[in-house]
Amino acid sequence: MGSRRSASASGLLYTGLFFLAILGHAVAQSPRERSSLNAGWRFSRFTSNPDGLSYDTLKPWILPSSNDFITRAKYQRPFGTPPGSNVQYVQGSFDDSKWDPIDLPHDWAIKGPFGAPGISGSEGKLPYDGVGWYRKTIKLDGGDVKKGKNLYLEVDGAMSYASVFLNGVLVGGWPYGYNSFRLDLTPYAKAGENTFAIRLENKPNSSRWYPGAGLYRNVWLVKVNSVHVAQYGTKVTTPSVSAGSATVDLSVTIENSSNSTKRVDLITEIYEVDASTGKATGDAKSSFDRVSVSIAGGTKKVLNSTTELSSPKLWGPVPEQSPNQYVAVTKLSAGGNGTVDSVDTKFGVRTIVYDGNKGLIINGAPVYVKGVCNHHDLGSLGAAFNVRAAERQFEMLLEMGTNALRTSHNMPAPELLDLADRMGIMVMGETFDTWKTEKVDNDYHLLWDEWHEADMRSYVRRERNHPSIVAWSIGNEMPDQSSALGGQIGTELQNIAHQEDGTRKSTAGLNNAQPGSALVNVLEIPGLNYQGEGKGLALNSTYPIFHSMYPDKMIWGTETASTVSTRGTYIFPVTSGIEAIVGPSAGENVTAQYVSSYELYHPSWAASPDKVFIQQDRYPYVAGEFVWTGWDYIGEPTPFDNSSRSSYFGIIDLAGFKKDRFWLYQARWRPEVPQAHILPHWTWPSRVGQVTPVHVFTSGDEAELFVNGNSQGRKKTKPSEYRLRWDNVTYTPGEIEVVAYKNGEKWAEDSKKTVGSATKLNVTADRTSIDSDGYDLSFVTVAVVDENDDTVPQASNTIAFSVDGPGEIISTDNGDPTDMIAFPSLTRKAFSGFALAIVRSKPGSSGSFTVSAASNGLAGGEVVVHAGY
Ligand SMILES: *[C@@H]1O[C@H](CO)[C@@H](O)[C@H](O)[C@H]1NC(C)=O
Ligand SMILES: *[C@@H]1O[C@H](CO)[C@@H](O)[C@H](O)[C@H]1NC(C)=O
Ligand SMILES: *[C@@H]1O[C@H](CO)[C@@H](O)[C@H](O)[C@H]1NC(C)=O
Ligand SMILES: *[C@@H]1O[C@H](CO)[C@@H](O)[C@H](O)[C@H]1NC(C)=O
Ligand SMILES: *[C@@H]1O[C@H](CO)[C@@H](O)[C@H](O)[C@H]1NC(C)=O
Ligand SMILES: *[C@@H]1O[C@H](CO)[C@@H](O)[C@H](O)[C@H]1NC(C)=O
Ligand SMILES: *[C@@H]1O[C@H](CO)[C@@H](O)[C@H](O)[C@H]1NC(C)=O
Ligand SMILES: *[C@@H]1O[C@H](CO)[C@@H](O)[C@H](O)[C@H]1NC(C)=O
Ligand SMILES: *[C@@H]1O[C@H](CO)[C@@H](O)[C@H](O)[C@H]1NC(C)=O
Ligand SMILES: CC(=O)N[C@H]1CO[C@H](CO)[C@@H](O)[C@@H]1O
Repeated sequence: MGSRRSASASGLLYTGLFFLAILGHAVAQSPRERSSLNAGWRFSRFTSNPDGLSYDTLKPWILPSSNDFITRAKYQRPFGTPPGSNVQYVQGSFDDSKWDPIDLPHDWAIKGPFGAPGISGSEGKLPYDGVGWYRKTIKLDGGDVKKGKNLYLEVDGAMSYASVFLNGVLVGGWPYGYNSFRLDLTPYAKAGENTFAIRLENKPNSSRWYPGAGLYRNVWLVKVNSVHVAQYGTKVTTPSVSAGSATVDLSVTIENSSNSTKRVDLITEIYEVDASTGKATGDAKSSFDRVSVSIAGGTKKVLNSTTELSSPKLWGPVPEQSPNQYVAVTKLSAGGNGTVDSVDTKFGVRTIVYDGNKGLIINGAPVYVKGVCNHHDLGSLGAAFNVRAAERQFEMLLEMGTNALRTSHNMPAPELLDLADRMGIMVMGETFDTWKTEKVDNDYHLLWDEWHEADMRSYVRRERNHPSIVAWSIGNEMPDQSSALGGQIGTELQNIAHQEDGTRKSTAGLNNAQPGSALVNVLEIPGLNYQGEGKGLALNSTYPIFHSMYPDKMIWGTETASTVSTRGTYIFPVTSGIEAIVGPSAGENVTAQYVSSYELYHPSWAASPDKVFIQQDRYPYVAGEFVWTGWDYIGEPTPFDNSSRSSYFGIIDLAGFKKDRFWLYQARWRPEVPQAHILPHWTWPSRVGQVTPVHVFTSGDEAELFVNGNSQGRKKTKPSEYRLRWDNVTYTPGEIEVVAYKNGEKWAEDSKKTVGSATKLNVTADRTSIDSDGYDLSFVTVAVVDENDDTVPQASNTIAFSVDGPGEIISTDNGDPTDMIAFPSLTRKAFSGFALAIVRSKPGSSGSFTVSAASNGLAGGEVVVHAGY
């Protein structure tokens, strides 16, 4: 994959053109500039309130930040000096030299230590609570703050209850930590030094999982002329599409901020986007008619126009379709004064139909949803967003055959949707984990009444041009789902999605959906969490009753499986059924706090993958599923709820190592890939002579298992069977091999052998050439191997990492949900044979660096990473 990492802009890409006026006047009209404010902050965290401020006292000044996203009466900023101006941290003169120097994105809790007082295992045991202050001083020149210019701060995400001060004055803020917001700095900025001070606060018990903490996404400074395209001010839709032509509708909202009427020309041209550079390429493929418009001071104007695009290249999910993108380049010009604003809007040409019997139909072709739910954290990097880490997740999910992501249970970083657009992955964009009724004491229900409209509306407006978004999810397992109130709220949120977008339907993840309930009656796409496969051991699926009651509505499994397992851990005996509720005598090792990787065990409400597949195949009108979860995440370590640090649900573990389930899903989702995968490993010195079941996941339909060359029988998959199992194999050291067949022809093979003792470390990197921008990453894997280079499956040797040259190790991990060594540690035990180090170039440095791994008694290993092209 190429290398456009870093702080790449989101759906709206702003060109930073500088324009010289014609006619010899030295009037330089500089259109929009959008520059990263990520570098050079100072930070301090306080475990008790250091400033006497609270959201409640700041709220009257913060609520007006939502004005662009509410339809009721706007909030008025109170007169007089806002609170907080006397707090020392907001003063330009405050000496912050003892605070931590940091760059954004920054998660203040991810470095640990684990075991933070009062923070439960479900919240990840990391110190995300408390008050955090961030400070940064920037220089503005006279041209930036003159009449006719506007300055904005854009924050892609701040966890949470952000209040932003500039030069000692409270500008505004945004409490919901997952949403993006923009504040108008114009009245508070001045020529010369300007000091930002941003206060964040996280209460304990504010989340059911690890939320992260801090300015954990990108932060931008935007400079525009007084007449400019409004925030999220473009909307592109393709209401009719055929092979020969597509109708493209464009809506542009232009905003003034001057007191006088301005006359501007609006020109928009459409270009193809080059898949490798992400930039406009070639000549304009179409353009909208030039419009001249007068905009009175202090007003906004919406201009709609339409054009045709011939032989459109469609956007569709991979691998069946291609993720082609276009970009609409919108320019505002003011007569002879040149370009006053320029905004790029990427979009895709595609159609979506939601069919009650055929499921999702994109560009005329049914697309079965092979989805996963993922949380927002990026393992040992925490919530701090990183484009390469997210791209790596998508690469591995695509390898498995995933074509869809549910951003459970909140709005993602804007760049995640850029990646999904580019890589051809469908997205269900989700907004809330609670509505009006709480799940935990300090969650979003506290904000519901005042903020839900603004949060829903601004998110849809922000992301509506992304072709990857195929549905809006208005909530997850809300306690309000069954009440009359649930119907009212569902109607309101769906209406907001229609007002801001109107091209996608809305869904919600319901764990207690009642046919005929007020919410399900109005919800456009009923989303069933676990009920479709029959919760727990029940065989009854609720798909048929929803389908018969709502035959025209598409339905899907918004959350399925919730199978739990620990990579590389196998616990005996193995259930003889296709699933079992996990417990001390079923799949758990209570001492170690691990769950068996036979991939059959699940909590009481959930199911094994096999059980889900049975129901999905039985009810083909269901549009597909979103498995809980693609990756492990920090917090929610069911079934060891307050003892471990991270989840057991992932198909891929927290460090990015594949659990056995990966091949079960790959066999189902990519049946064309010849593949067979044996489990367990075959190094069991203490099990000689004992029954040790062998299971095989394969895209074939038949297989023969051999133990030391002796056939254990050739088996065919029967209807409703998704794995082949030889449950009576007696363990003898040596080698097990499987030969898989498809339609009677040899199709794939796999083997596992009894390995010797660990002798050395095998060190590899996912990429040995990276950008030196300080954001790009290399993921370095260490395998503990024997003298034949075979991974020692239960190796837990302690590994010491080091770097020589201009690189640095950000974090290490091994995917063990019980490992309480803080993530930045340079020593890490291998877990089930593997450990990981995440490295990057030192900021501002390029060149080659060597990442080494050493362990007592073993030969060490190293890999060279080159940074900077
Ligand atoms: C969970 O762990 C936290 C932090 O270790 C502790 O404060 C809390 O009491 C524990 N809760 C339960 C229910 O054990
Ligand atoms: C969090 O909630 C739990 C359960 O309601 C309670 O026992 C605990 O004291 C709370 N923790 C804090 C720090 O408020
Ligand atoms: C607009 O007019 C008001 C009232 O006369 C004045 O206070 C303000 O500075 C003016 N704004 C601009 C941008 O000229
Ligand atoms: C312009 O387009 C927007 C966005 O699609 C739509 O909401 C609005 O109704 C349109 N206005 C007119 C006058 O067509
Ligand atoms: C061009 O700039 C001049 C000087 O700043 C201004 O007086 C004039 O109104 C501008 N013209 C337009 C069309 O905005
Ligand atoms: C579940 O299915 C069984 C057998 O198909 C049926 O007897 C039973 O009534 C069903 N239970 C429910 C709650 O629908
Ligand atoms: C459970 O884990 C403990 C500690 O790691 C280990 O000693 C024991 O052998 C394991 N038990 C089983 C049944 O795997
Ligand atoms: C496994 O062996 C047991 C007893 O040895 C026998 O009852 C059972 O039928 C066998 N199962 C299979 C699948 O061969
Ligand atoms: C060992 O490293 C080589 C590359 O140096 C790689 O191809 C191989 O897969 C690695 N083996 C293991 C067991 O990780
Ligand atoms: C200076 C001024 O009046 N600016 C206004 C321009 O229009 C926007 C949008 O209506 C207002 O928010 C500004 O106050």
